[in-house]
Amino acid sequence: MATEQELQSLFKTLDRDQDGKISINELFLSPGLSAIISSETNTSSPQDLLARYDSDEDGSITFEELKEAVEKASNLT
Ligand SMILES: [Ca+2]
Ligand SMILES: [Ca+2]
Repeated sequence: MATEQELQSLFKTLDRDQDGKISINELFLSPGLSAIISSETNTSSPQDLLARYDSDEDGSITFEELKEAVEKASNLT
């Protein structure tokens, strides 16, 4: 379970180039944080997360997409 604030700080840490979205490479660069994201979104891997929640199919996850994924997994507190 995570609060929106915790998600936001996780998102910022993962977004290394600070372009406002998390690419699959950024997920692979931080395996520890990526594991937290997987558990909060009930996905098995970064590929799974992208396949299920990259709504606009641009190959990366925005904060909105991440938030929606966590909400759908009922893990947003
Ligand atoms: Ca980025
Ligand atoms: Ca996207």
